[in-house]
Amino acid sequence: MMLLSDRLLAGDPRAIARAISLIEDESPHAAALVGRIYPSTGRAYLVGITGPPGAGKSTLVDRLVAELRRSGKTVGVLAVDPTSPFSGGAILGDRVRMQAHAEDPGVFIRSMATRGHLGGLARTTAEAAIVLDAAGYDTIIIETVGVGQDEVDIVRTADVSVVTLVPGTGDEVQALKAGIMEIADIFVVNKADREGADRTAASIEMMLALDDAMGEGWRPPVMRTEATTGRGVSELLAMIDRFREQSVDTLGARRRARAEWRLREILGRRFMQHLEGHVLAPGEFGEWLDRISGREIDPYGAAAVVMERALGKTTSGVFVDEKTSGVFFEKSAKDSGNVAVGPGVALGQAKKTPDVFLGIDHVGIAVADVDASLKFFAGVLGLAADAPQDVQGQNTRVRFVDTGDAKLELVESLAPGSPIGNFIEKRGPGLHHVALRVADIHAAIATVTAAGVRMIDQQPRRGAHGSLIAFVHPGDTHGVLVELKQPRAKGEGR
Ligand SMILES: Nc1nc2c(ncn2[C@@H]2O[C@H](COP(=O)(O)OP(=O)(O)O)[C@@H](O)[C@H]2O)c(=O)[nH]1
Ligand SMILES: [Mg+2]
Repeated sequence: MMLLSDRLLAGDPRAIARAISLIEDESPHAAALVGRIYPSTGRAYLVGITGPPGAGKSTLVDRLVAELRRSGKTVGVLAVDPTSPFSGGAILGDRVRMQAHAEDPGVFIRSMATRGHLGGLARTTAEAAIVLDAAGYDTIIIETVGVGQDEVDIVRTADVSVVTLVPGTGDEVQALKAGIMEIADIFVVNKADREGADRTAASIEMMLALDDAMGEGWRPPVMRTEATTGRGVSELLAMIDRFREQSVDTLGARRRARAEWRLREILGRRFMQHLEGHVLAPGEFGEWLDRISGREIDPYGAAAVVMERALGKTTSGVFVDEKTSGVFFEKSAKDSGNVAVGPGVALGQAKKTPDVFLGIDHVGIAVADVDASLKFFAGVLGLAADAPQDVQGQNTRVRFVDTGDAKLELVESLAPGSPIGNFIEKRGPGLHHVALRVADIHAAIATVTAAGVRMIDQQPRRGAHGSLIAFVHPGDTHGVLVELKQPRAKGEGR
């Protein structure tokens, strides 16, 4: 069996129709297909025809097709107009008219379905144009109703943009407002048989004359056509050819701009798909919307949290649990807003052995005089202090201050040359060490040394209150003196 892409490249109309359907259905095969045929594209010339409904675009396209066929060119037509007769749901006369091309293998006409999602139509139209290009059509005409951004994006897909207006409806002003004016390469006042065609053409000319942004280059001409009779159509086609000739040098830049728009659109969409498929839990997007409408978080804040999770980074104080991709919300009494908190960066979690390390037992503070320092810790802060204790062999005196959680160990040197005396002499009084409470000090030492971290004390020794302690070498702990402490078990003697 021949591949769909091969049949398409051979110009098989059924393969073309099938390929465009895949694109419209956003089938996963569509991207692969576009990838396969893309190298064979870039030869067709894309003509965009836009304008308000009823301006006569379809009639004009029909005439252009006939004209192009006469000159031997093959034509693909994409009608992105919900009211287009090509969609089959239109006026009998139009349907009859289109049947003129129905038997012509040199013409392929396709109405693009409006699936209702913003931006989607522009994308599928651009991809359908790629299909027609690969299939070998010389000219591709894209008809679209010019009303909004979506249509402007569709017109951007074209190599030349023809903006169609009709006399006396004030459409030219509408066109300006919709931003269509800026993208027009050629203006067409269709229904030139009607009254007011001159006035409409003149008012467009005037707008163009007033446009300061208009540079040296191409000045959009204002053409007049009568699509029903075909008057002015060959002149329009000649103008399209002239534009094509004069824009040979700029066509590359225009197509590059189109590529940029496409790539940005695809990346934006893919990133959203990634977020919804792999970063956010099912239904979580809606929860964010609820929180934003409930004023719990602003859209930028929500976006920041989601972005950080998607990129696996933590910044601006938001903690992300990379293992579960979960962000947890905690309402605190002080802060009525939601604060994103998590269990912390996952890095250490994998290795944490909670049955070995139980938390901070105390923070050691080197002071010149334990009793004098209590003026602050007990007197000012009102914390309760234990009785002083002298630690033999270390020449230090310690007093533990109860903070309600971890304790503060105030340490004073009793003789010059003691470890605390040396510390104060070198670095001054202040934070000296952090003591981590462990259940089994031998197991804790084994855990640390197994990782190649040096111990000051290879074996535990007796500390204050009958505990067993051992210090980790500060050279391996980023300058922090870490004490491992196994408190004296209840009932155990000193
Ligand atoms: N009087 C007049 N009517 C036209 C002309 N061109 C198209 N029409 C009619 O205008 C109506 C809308 O045309 P259509 O091509 O469907 O417009 P579209 O919505 O822009 O595609 C149809 O009844 C056409 O026959 C024209 O040049 N003069
Ligand atoms: Mg139409």
